[in-house]
Amino acid sequence: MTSSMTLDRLPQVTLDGLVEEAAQKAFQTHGCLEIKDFLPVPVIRALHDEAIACHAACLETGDFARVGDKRRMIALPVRGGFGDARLFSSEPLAVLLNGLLGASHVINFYGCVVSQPGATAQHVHTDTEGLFGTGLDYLAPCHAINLFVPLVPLNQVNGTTQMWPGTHRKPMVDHESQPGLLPEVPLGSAILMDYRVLHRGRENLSLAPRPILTIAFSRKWFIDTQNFVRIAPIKIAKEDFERLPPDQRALFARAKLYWGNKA
Ligand SMILES: O=C(O)CCC(=O)C(=O)O
Repeated sequence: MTSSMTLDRLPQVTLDGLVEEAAQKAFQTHGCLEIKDFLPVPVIRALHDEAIACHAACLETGDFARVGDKRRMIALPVRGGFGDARLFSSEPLAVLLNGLLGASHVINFYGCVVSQPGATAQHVHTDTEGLFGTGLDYLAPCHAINLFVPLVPLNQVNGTTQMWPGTHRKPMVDHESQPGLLPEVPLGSAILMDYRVLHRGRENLSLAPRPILTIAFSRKWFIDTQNFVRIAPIKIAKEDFERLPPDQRALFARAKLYWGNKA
């Protein structure tokens, strides 16, 4: 793993390597990390088909938010393939997240961003405005992290997620003139990204939808009031929640906020 601020690729780590202090340090320095062997490819392929079916169902009911041109965000039910605890609470992932967000971290969003064929590049953004709206935002420890699990390979045809490592620590006013990183991410890998890092989904030049499973983890006091106005961000039925072991119930504790409406 490199510690230089100028990267030519994402820092990479294996799933087991997430428990190493070096992984935590690399994430804190760069604001992003690729997990090389997050899940077996056949598991990802099955999740892809489930995600496409859920997306179609959400289009029917209108249960989605637009996050760009031909790009939608949906919440995914935490059951079936998406109930697989390897996605959100494997031991190595928990060790890393405990270190970065505290042991009482929670899930704020469990869903998917799907870009359709022909989608143009997204606007460059961070996932929330700063917590303080001052220079403190670049000094504070991380408060929220997105885990992206691409359900098709991220490349120039499907469109990658362009990111500007280090922008959680230092404002970048001229990002449009800086190339950032355009990571090619194979099936089976996942990406962790600090909410503060500048990024955008690139254009989908393929003939197929491009789903990325997205799980937002945060410190327990943080509620994302910006991104989830249009949809309930966690969809887990009460019976499914009650069947979870206590550590996973703690992760999905926010679900209780949404049982009154769309779960
Ligand atoms: O589509 C992508 O690659 C990223 C999407 C994203 O960052 C967002 O919708 O906030």
